[in-house]
Amino acid sequence: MMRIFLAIAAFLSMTTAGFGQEGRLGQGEPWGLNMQGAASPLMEEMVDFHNLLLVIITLITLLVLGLLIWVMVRYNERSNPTPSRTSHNTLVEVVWTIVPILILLVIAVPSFKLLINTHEVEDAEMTLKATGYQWYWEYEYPDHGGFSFVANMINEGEEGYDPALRLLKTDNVVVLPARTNIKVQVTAADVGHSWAMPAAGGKVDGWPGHLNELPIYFEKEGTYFGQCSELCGMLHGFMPIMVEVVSKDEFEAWAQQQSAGLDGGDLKVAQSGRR
Ligand SMILES: [Cu+2]
Repeated sequence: MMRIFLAIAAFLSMTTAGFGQEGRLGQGEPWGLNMQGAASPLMEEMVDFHNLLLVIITLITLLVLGLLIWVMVRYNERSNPTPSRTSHNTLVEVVWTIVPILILLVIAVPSFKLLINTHEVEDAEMTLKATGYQWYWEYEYPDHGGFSFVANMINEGEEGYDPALRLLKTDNVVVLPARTNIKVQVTAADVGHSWAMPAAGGKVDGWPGHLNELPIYFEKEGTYFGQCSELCGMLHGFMPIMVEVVSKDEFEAWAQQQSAGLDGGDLKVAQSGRR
């Protein structure tokens, strides 16, 4: 039994080794087995829950496998020619009712807590509005003068194309402040889309006529990527989400320049994109 635990522990440490690695934060990695590194406490909570479930699932699977092998070896026709006629055993029945209930409770409590946390936008310090179109995102900063812009994917052969960020890099970038509770409002103009930011544990559908919201928080500065996550037509896979997280001061300066319609230097964002 000890060996099995060691094997599980080794597997977990192997698959979770990528967490928090600086270089890859905010995007997937080749042959990555696990989720992206966590950029927010919410995502850390999700990763912990995922790991808890992985342990529970593995132990249950091993138990069932062990029971099956035991029954096949010990109670097959040859080794057990005269089978027992037992049809009831109160103790066994109580155990196999109570134990699954306890396991489900252990899963349900953190699960509901997490579910609530993914939807509750508490003490939002600013709002970002994302509108899905076929096939690009439009962003609006209602708390910073209401400036808006469109973000299109950079195609192969276009200026700024980076093969390492194929299907991820956009011409205009969503700039957001680090260590800030951000409310992201998501809607759509034509069909259903979904705004997703895996490193921060955020994903919510955008539908025409609906205004959904989700909390987003980034612990560290950096570039984070997401993709439209609701099948929305031919170019669904070609409307990525690119977020540049900067310090609060840098963000304020950028937002001021944007709302004044000025060129933001390195973080240049055009007022309108290709439609
Ligand atoms: Cu879409």
